Amino acid sequence: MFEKIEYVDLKYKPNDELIAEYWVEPNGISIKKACENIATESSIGTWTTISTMSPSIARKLKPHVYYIKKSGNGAYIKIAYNQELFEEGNVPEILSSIAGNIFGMKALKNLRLLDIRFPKKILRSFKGPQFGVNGVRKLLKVYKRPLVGTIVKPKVGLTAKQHAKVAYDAWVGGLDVVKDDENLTSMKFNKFKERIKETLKMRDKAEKETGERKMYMPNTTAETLEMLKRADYVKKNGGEYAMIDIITAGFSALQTLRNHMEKNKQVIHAHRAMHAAFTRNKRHGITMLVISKLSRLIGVDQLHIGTIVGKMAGQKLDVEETEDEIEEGLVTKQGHILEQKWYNIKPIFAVASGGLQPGHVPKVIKYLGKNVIMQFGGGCHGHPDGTVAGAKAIRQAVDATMKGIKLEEYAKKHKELRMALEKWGKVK
Ligand code: CAP
Ligand code: MG
Repeated sequence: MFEKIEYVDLKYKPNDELIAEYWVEPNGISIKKACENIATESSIGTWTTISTMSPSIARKLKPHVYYIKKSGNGAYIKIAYNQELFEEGNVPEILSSIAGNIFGMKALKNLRLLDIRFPKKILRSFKGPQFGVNGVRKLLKVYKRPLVGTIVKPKVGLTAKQHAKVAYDAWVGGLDVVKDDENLTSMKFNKFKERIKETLKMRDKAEKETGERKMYMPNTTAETLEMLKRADYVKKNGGEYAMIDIITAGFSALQTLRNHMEKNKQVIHAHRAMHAAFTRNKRHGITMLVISKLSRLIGVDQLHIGTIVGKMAGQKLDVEETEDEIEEGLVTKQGHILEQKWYNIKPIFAVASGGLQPGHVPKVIKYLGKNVIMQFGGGCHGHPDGTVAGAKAIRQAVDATMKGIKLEEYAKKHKELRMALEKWGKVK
């Protein structure tokens, strides 16, 4: 029987391995023992010594826990994994290793995957975004200001024609993009194909009337092959986008869509519904930072990352870091964020959505910069004068902020913004 493998080696210096950082809280065992458990279950081992293990396997493939920083009832740890433990271009396999069984082990009270650093070879085995920030800006011909959009509301319930009319109102009011909601796919009362036809017709009309480029981001989420058909249908009808719920559809489905988009030349808008099931608990699960890195690797062009000021949970530092990571890389603000070189992988356009209204605009731009797509559902269609006025108020808020004018000041001469601020207030 090959004897027990030791994984903790604080003198070990990682070089080209894949690095994973975790927060770990042991369940009645030492931190060191907990680290051994994590390292073995996420790589080559199991709960006991085994006759099929050999010294050469262990020598070649065992990961090294090279960093342990105790804090309260747990510790921040870093593990270096030999690249050969991972199949290139295969996100599910990577996650089944370093974010798989380990979350359910009795030996741990809590475990949170904080970050991953991908080595160059693995990074290069993925496509990354096809368009990214610059590609999307080029498509819309908007270079200097944040992009603004809406989600047609109610989430579900409108017919295809009603949906298209709401989209049209938002576009002529001044918004750049209109998207379907995450739970709107192909319903009895609003079939996918009919909605695409009607809405793209209205998009053409709005483009003609405003002289601006307008984009529709239809939710293609479905069983993978059906989803590809839907993306093709959008393309055939003159649409530039496919939206996908990346968590509920899954990373494999996302990657298939990304590959498909290569020939279609369509932009991927990524909604993250359900992410909070594992990103929200600070002590257990997976961070949004990790989700965003995986999304950039596979290649979404736009990703929901939170608003800081809106209706969804998400701490300022975390959202800002995620933003930096998808736009640049090399983020180290919290001290335990791993450096990531992205090489030729393009940056993603950050999407701030969820409970936003015009009064939030200066804060969102202050926190996330101008490379952001701000989306307003209730904050557009909830305007006392309706969707067109709501869209105008949003554009006015952006114009004011870009000119460095306070919203209250700008509102004196812009009725729609004034009414919006009266209803929802200016955010302090
Ligand atoms: C926004 C939204 C998005 C959320 C999800 C919604 O609508 O369409 O799904 O942004 O959160 O239905 O809530 P409102 P996140 O503008 O009406 O809130 O982007 O943080 O994943
Ligand atoms: Mg939504």
